Amino acid sequence: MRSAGNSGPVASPWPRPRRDADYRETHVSRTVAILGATGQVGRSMLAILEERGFPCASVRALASPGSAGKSLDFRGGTIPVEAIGPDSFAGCEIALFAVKNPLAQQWSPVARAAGAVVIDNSSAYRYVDEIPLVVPEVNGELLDSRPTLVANPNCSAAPVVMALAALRPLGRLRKLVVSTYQSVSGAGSAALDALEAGVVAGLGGRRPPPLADGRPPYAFNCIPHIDRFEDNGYTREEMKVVWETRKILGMPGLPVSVTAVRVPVRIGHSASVHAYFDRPVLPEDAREAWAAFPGIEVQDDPATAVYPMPLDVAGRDPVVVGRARVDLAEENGLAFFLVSDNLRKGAALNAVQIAERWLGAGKNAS
Ligand code: 2RA
Repeated sequence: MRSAGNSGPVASPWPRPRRDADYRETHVSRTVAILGATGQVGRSMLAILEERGFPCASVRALASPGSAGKSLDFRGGTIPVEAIGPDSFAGCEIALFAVKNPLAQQWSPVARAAGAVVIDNSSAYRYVDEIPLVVPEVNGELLDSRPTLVANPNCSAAPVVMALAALRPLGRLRKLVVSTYQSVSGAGSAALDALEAGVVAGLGGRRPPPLADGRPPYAFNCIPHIDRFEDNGYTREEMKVVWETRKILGMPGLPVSVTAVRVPVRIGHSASVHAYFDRPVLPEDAREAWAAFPGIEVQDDPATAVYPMPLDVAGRDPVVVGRARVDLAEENGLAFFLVSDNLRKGAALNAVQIAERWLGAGKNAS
């Protein structure tokens, strides 16, 4: 986890919260914990809790000892960042985890033992059969039994699954080919700093330097390597999309092949999707289905240069879908392009939506 920087309040990089007609006053006593509160996803979680008027009295911002003593903006004031410890989850009903697998595995038993439901953004539990992997619009009913550990999907899998779920009434999916174009914020705050340093170098006529670990630079580059390589020649990131699409859609045998590429974009993961069905799925019918599906926005008017792009989606909630067309390679195929804010629907927003649905599903719902 990256330190929040020097002491004192940490300015939020996110737009000020919306306080629209949906804003609900937070007069409940509930406490929410965010583990990894100073990272990109943790900060987004905090901003989204505020934006959506999440029903809680307080948020406990937990991070590594190096970040303790800092503060984060919340509801017009600041909250202190506390070092994670054995008592951190006492009195917390919901724990949103935005840390890597080892920390998630270390602290989730502690949080659950303290009585909190853990909503985990790492991949530590996503592939465990008994642990629900949830996109609320797609398989939110898995929360009805109030599981105490819920896995949040990978940022490139969630939007693809949303778009495919919307098409279910039109035909049965039988094969999927996906190429992702993933922004640098998916690799964390330090990666964004490296992108900027590389852009400055490139604009100054110098070759962007390699990353601190020797990997190729993000700036002016496309890197077909995210996460480690598996024995089958695919990256772990690519296999996450394979495994998670199958699990969330409840189609364990679905043939899926993925190429995941890091591109020099700050925020917003894109995907080119070729989906093959048991019958023709026409672009116009797909657009109608997407437009009716919660959380999806259609932008598809190529004649006027309207299509999904990361610059238009960063900081927004919907999965934006467009460029729908008939696949030319195989019958009953539909090709399309989508983009979503990887820190929002790809991570923090989906986690907060899980928490909302989890609370709404229980008898003690607010
Ligand atoms: C990435 N999917 O974009 C990862 C982040 N979880 O690198």
